Amino acid sequence: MRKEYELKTKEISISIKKIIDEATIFDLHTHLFPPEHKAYYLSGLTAILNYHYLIAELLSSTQISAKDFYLLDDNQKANLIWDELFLKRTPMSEACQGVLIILSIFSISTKGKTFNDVNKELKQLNFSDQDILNKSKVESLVMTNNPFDDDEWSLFKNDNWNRKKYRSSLRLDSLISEFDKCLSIAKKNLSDEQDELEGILDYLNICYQKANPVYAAISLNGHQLERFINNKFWSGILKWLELKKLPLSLMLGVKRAVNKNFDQAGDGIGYVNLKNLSELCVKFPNNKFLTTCLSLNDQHELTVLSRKHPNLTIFGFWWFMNQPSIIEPVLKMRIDLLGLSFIPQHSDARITDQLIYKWFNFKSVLKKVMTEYYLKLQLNNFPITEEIIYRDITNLLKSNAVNFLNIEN
Ligand code: FIX
Ligand code: ZN
Repeated sequence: MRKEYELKTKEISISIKKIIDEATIFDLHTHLFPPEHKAYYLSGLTAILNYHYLIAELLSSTQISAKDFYLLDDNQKANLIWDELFLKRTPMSEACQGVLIILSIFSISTKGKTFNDVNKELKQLNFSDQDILNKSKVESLVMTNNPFDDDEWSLFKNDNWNRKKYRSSLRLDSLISEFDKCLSIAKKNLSDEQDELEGILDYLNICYQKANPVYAAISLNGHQLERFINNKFWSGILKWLELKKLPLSLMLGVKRAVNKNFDQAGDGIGYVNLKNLSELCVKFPNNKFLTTCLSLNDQHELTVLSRKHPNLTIFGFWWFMNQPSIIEPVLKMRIDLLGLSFIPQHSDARITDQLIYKWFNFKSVLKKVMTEYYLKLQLNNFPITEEIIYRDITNLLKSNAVNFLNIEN
């Protein structure tokens, strides 16, 4: 039972902790797949250690060459990462500590243990995706689904997985990075000769029917964003999204392959001009945009834009932004400017187990920040009840996203 009376100062932080710990989550952006999509379901220590954040840390903080590293098989890579980052060095970074959080949640101590010891212990627990979802309190999550990758997209040929737990999103990056391949995949699925835009839209219609996506998404660097606004093809895609009432998620400011040798671990931050985003919001007032920016430099301007454009909703702390030391001040800045009208976090998990640490870490910062804000409200004679805290936390961790996407949860 939630207390309806005004909480005393001391009770506020206790209630916040309890409500946030118990709160269930709608995870707006992940790279996860259901276990039924076997080749794409990632879980367990080998996958956890082969996360590209840890690969980048290994390759940039040791003398190991990327070329030699990528010749190893996955177990050898994980073993090496464990030795170098967890045994020879103190696992201080956010990505390293994340691994320790996952292990400690499963009551596995790591002191002096080899990769094989820890791997064996974790494997013995034999936990399912649902066990991980239960531990992290993630009720439902959005996958990243590329309609131009036949093998990955084959997920939608089957009905043996839970479509309410694993929601889909249409990832459209390939329409920029490999347009000709997209066109030939679209044509394979269609009979008539059509122009490029029509062909792609007809194919996207088929994908839409099959996958029932909750949004479309694209990651763009500065040049791509600039071109996006005045491009006939993309205006057509935006029109289609409007008709389907599908929001577009814009993930802005990534510079792919800043170090090509690092391969999947080589992407970095690029320049982006948010004046272009503002222009986009004005030019397409009937499209809804979800936006996240990769650089700390862009956060203040992005937040102001979200205050000015009703069709722009901020989400998450993306990738290099997802560090507790950055989240705390930026989360406060967002609250100061936007109140609670944004979607504060997504996990971006690539390995199912990561849901545990990504959400554990975010909830810790959220507790601290919300306590500070509720105490301020109380000082201003605004009575704080458990009902209020519950409503706000539910909105932040679930309902803001569910309502924005206009879906039933
Ligand atoms: O483009 C994206 O969706 C990025 O989140 C990923 O591709 C990136 O590799 C990642 O894992 C970031 O957390
Ligand atoms: Zn992502």
